[in-house]
Amino acid sequence: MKLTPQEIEKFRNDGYLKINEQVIDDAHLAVLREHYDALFTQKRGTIGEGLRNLAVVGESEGDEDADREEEMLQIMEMWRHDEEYRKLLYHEPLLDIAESLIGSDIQLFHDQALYKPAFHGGEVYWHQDNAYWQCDPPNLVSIWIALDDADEENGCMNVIPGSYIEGLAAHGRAKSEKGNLPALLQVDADVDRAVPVPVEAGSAMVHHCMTLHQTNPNRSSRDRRAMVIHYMQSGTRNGNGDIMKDNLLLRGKLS
Ligand SMILES: O=C(O)CCC(=O)C(=O)O
Repeated sequence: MKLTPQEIEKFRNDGYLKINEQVIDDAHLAVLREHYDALFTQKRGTIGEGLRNLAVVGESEGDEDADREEEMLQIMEMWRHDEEYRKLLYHEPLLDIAESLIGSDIQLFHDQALYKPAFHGGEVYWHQDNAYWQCDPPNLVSIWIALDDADEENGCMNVIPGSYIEGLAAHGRAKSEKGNLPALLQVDADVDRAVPVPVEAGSAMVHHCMTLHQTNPNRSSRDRRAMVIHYMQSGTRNGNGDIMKDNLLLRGKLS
């Protein structure tokens, strides 16, 4: 599923692209959902051992009396927990999209499941991914795959088109009206420029690691399950300046 020159041009202008075709067929989607739910069920109550709630309000995620009413649940490195998610890293349509944008030598930076449960799914504040990662060159791309229809009601992605060209903004610790969110960063964004990116289940959007983006709380009666794979060009350096040679090679060769 290589991107067309027009799609690549659109990505270069906007720093994100909605993929108009289904990247995961219905049968595959059913398997991914089943394994996703099984992992979240298995890990519920084990905060700190693979499952995090990014919406915790307090001084640290480990606070006994932190407010956990909102849930923005995250399992990092799904591929290490589940064979179906390891196979997903090598799913050709996804790698074709990544290759169209970052070239043929592709490594995994990491993957993550991001789950906003119905009614009390928490917010992710405006940020650029590379504010967390500090990777160099800052040209990673993320494919955000919807396992449920994601729309404005249940917390689809909102992005600021073109923001990736404007450089890295100074981020601070995220704050809600209830207090600090120790797990999240936040930056002021010109929300008048924001656009929602609704994505149907089995489809995806791709964004650049410098694109400003955010997701709203989920107050709807529908879950919003998403899976994100972050791809990097082979030879990319981490925040310490080290080439990440041990990260999985997904396609092509190491440099
Ligand atoms: O899925 C979400 O709610 C947030 C996604 C996000 O920030 C990302 O994919 O970088």
